[in-house]
Amino acid sequence: MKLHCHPISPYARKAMILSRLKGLGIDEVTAKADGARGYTDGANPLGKIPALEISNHTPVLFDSSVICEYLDTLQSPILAQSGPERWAQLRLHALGDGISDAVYNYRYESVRPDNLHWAKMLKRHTTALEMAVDALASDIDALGTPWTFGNLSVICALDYMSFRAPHIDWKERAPDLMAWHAEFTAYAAYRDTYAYET
Ligand SMILES: N[C@@H](CCC(=O)N[C@@H](CS)C(=O)NCC(=O)O)C(=O)O
Repeated sequence: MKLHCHPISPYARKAMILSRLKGLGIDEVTAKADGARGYTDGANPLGKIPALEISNHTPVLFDSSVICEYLDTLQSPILAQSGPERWAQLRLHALGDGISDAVYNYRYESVRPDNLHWAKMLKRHTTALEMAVDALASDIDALGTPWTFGNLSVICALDYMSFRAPHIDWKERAPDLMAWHAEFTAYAAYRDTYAYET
């Protein structure tokens, strides 16, 4: 199995952490930003990471939440579970992904030349991020420890926000969220995939 990935991508990092936590021994193929057919050299028709090549007879999986659900089935304990808890976990995972989406969109708006910045859109993404941080902080017990299917996505999204949208000081805004996040830094799977050193 091959995972096309790069730890700077919060979407790819989720899959890397999950694979490592579960000891799946998946081959990690580092994505190339300048590939003629996208980051995965055509393995993902959308050109994005992550993408998971399972075998020659199975279509390549893409979209990080689909990949994470697949990886979760390969080794116990199954994090996504079933019943009402499953929907809570998928919701939390989607909240984390939504934060990464807003950061990604903010980043691509803000790297344009100054005269092409669309202030309204920058504000829109910033407001979404602030609301999402407040939502996480207001229900801190629901985030859980150690790793769950949902919080995996949230941890990767918070680190990505610190990296690409540092004007949102989420640690200052939500000290309890900062304390919760700090618990995850003890894991090798967290530290060994942390790529935001400047
Ligand atoms: N919804 C997708 C988003 C993946 C995504 O946007 N990945 C970015 C890296 S952070 C990417 O590959 N961008 C390359 C491009 O769009 O060309 C997922 O969850 O996998």
